[in-house]
Amino acid sequence: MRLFAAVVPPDEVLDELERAIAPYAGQVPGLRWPERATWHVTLAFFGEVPERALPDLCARLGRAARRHPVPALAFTGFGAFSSVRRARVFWAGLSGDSMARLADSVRAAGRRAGAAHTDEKRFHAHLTLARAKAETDLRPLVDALAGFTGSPWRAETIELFKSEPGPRVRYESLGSWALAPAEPG
Ligand code: 2AM
Repeated sequence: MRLFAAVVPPDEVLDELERAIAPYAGQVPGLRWPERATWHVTLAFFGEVPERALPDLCARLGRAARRHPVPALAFTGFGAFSSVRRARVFWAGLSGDSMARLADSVRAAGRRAGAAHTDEKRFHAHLTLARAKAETDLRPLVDALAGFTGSPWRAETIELFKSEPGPRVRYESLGSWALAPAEPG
């Protein structure tokens, strides 16, 4: 099964993003906008993982979560991979505490549990809002959205998802684990 670990931001924060992109969603030729119910911030993509590896992976994700205090975050700014001019993935970016160390631990949990295809690209925290089959110049869209800053929020849990194959993207949650309490100060 195809697995990935992610953080799902609170509804109020997703509401803000949804309102910000509403005038443009569905209006840009070539861009496909996944349903809001599927929105998440990926920490690690594990690819195909054998079912027998699942208990070990879950145990390791739980231990990784307990080692990391909840990060304080906010959505700020929009961008695209590989670049705004040649976009395939349009995303909302995050400011605040770095999630890179948490993502490293989650990737390591995947590797140790035998997830062979754990993604090793440099981690860049983002929430994918739209995808394009061909490279698309999104400068007008990103310019139109400049100035957006979302409310602060905390990522309280990490969640393991199974990606269901099919014409419509569907994710099934297989478990979630609480991060450690925020550090004082
Ligand atoms: P994305 O948000 O940048 O598209 C489920 O597919 C999640 O895993 C997506 O959020 C996707 O990131 C991420 N992911 C990372 N590497 C992937 C890959 N090689 N194939 C599919 N999804 C990948």
